[in-house]
Amino acid sequence: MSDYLETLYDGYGQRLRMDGLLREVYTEHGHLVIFENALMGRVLALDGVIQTTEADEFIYHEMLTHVPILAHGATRRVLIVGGGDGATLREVCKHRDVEGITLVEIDEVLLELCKEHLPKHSCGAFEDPRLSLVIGDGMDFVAGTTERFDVIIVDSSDPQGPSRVLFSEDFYRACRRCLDDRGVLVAQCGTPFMQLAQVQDAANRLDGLFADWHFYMAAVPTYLGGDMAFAWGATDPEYRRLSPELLLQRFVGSGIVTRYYNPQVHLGAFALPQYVLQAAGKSGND
Ligand code: SPD
Repeated sequence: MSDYLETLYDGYGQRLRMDGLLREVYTEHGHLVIFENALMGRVLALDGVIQTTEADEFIYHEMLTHVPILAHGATRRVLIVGGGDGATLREVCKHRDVEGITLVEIDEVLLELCKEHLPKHSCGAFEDPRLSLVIGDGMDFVAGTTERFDVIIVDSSDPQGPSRVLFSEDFYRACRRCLDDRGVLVAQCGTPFMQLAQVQDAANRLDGLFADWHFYMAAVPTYLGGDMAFAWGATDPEYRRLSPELLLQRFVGSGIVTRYYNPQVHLGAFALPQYVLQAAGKSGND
């Protein structure tokens, strides 16, 4: 038995015992390892970084999905950029009012291996008839599509390798262009305690592009270093100011079953610690 050592940070990292190696492969886009850990279940790691585990993925994927969809309130068309493991797709598919879902994943090998070795992530969602699957570069897609989306979800790895472009100004600008006039964009933005520059960069991208922008947070044990931040860009400031009653009505009406998300968690997630507000250049009163 050997250990998987995460190399995301210099001199600080997590170690997971590999109780069984399921797959290790160099794809065209990176070094992918899928293994079993007794505590966390099946684990996907990419280029030295833990991406997702069966044990705690629900926190990340539910927050990435249900916060924008329920805040929007009338989501019909969703774009997922990244998310090749299929778990964000699984959560989007829970929403019966969603009519069309486009998922753009650059690494087909990753997607196929996740279907095979992490079947609980997608849970059959790749067979959903509402899905249009695009194997390709997310930047190219948003720059070129003529489609318009109500919600865009960026489910990426860290800003290195092929994901780097998904943190660029050009990418945010292109996403805004293919977002409906009443749309919402969310994007994983790292754990601010360790990756504060991601919040600063995202704030710079969002400012000026969206009538309302902010961040929300959730603690995902696998993402080392504290709470993870999600960037939020909305065309309508009201999406962030919904009453608990309205959100509850939407949640109950949607019929979705969750393990982490609920309307109170949703609203509370937008309360940011002071150091994150400062990094974002926000006062806390908006
Ligand atoms: N530091 C790792 C952050 C990874 C976030 N995205 C993972 C994708 C899971 N669908």
